[in-house]
Amino acid sequence: MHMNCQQCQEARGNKGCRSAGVCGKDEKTANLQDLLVFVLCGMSEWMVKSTKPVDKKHYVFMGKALFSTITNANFDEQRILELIKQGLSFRQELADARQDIPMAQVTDAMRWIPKTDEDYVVKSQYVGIDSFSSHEDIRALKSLLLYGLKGVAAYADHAVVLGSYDVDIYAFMAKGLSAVFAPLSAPELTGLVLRTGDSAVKTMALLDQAHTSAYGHPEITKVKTGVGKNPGVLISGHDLKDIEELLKQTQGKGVDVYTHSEMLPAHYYPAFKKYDHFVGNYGSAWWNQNKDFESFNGPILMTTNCIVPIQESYSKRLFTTGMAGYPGVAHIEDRLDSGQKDFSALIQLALTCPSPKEIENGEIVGGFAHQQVLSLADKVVSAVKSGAIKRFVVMAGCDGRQPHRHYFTDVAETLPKDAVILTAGCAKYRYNKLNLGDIQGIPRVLDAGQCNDSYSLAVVALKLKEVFGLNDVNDLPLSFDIAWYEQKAVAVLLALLSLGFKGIKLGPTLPAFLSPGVVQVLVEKFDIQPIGSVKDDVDQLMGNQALMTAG
Ligand code: FSO
Ligand code: SF4
Repeated sequence: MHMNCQQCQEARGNKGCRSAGVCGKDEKTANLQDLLVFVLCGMSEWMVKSTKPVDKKHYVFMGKALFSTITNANFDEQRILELIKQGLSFRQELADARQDIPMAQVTDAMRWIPKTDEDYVVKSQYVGIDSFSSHEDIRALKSLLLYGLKGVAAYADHAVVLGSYDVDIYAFMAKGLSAVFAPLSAPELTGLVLRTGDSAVKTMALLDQAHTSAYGHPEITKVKTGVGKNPGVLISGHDLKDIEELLKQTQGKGVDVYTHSEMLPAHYYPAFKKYDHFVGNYGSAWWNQNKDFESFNGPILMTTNCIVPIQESYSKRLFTTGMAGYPGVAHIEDRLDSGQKDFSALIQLALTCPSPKEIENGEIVGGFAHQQVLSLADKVVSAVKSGAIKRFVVMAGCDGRQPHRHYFTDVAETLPKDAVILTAGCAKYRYNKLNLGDIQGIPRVLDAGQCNDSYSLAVVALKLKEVFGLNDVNDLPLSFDIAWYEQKAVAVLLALLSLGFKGIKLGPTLPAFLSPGVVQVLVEKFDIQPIGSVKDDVDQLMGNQALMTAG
């Protein structure tokens, strides 16, 4: 069997996973995910080649199914196969309603039909990135487009779960997907990549609005990292609707709820503070889950990525939900339109489990999303004007298991004491438990929330630009040192470029799917820089610009 996956930062040898994924994805599942993308591209071609309106159910399915193909979300080949079959059925509905499209415009992705079960497996080997083009720059641009769209799909789906739907986001997603197998030129694809950044900004803004209107604006919060005596349920991933329902259903049951990895920021939302049994955060970033899940002792709910190959020690205690999946692991079904998900099996199991083993006992401070930071704007501005804060360094993004990601801890520790780190995403676990102190009461690590809350950091930067009366956001005392891992980080990066930020450092490696030619364009157009040595990077991040001490 042939596979080639390059979509995440851990692509083998920073080239590509060609026999099995470093993430644990096997060849068959990887190829079936490529086939699912191919079917979604076919659906999208039917959507964009006709002027007929598209049903919401087709758009929402497209987003959910695309979301299931991002790194560490779904390892369950049966679930991927079901999504392919559902996609083929929806593609047929679209085709039936669009007889106006001339036959000459009907491509393989629009008309391929499997006749036997074997056909899925055979076809799946020929629709991956290698089939996008024989030209490396075109292939790289199509990969960048597709992976950016995967990130947008994930965030758009979180918004849909909360009742926020923007048809323009999905219309552009279809437009972008319809280009993946099309014979487009490099300038045409570059245009679509840049528009993906615009769409990512719009999607993160929509998700921010969905989160804050449902759960309030994040507030400065101290989150405990120790444990209580009750049995616990651990919840990971990014889906806040899931934690809302879990907290409601566990209330008064003698079960405590803890967050893991990207669910930590749930503690910052006012709506969840009223639950006494929502006690703290357990463990750290996603890649430590084998260790953390084993000692947690109770059930674990994975609402999205990142899942790592599971261990027997906790496999019976693990549950997936939403677009997350893993073969042999119990899956909690989606809510019906007006109802809630049913977490009773998980709660029953928790009651039979010992309480979590304590692995640390301290606290993490966070909740510095845009509204909270802007309410402190006077304090921040005067600290900048007095020279107490010399630089803001955005270190948002993802964490990962490669040892050289220690670079981000080293940068955090090496930055001078007058630098403030702005963070979001699981990248924060590289430095959020260090005692880096504060500047006139402003902590030196300001955590806005999940990776999607990188949007908050951009809002803060744009507001500071206004307050300081600058014409260009790049004139702020602000630098970027972004850690990337999977495709949501690609969407976040494209969003930052869309907002005009330049000179972003990216690491720990540049994406394997970029060709030297496309890297060169990114360097020339946006001054993107690969990370280097800690010392040189800290010097560069601190900048040589004049300090903003003027009134
Ligand atoms: Fe991390 Fe995983 Fe949030 Fe990603 S848990 S790596 S970019 O899925 O989504 O930051
Ligand atoms: Fe390899 Fe990443 Fe693809 Fe997994 S998602 S197969 S680690 S490139």
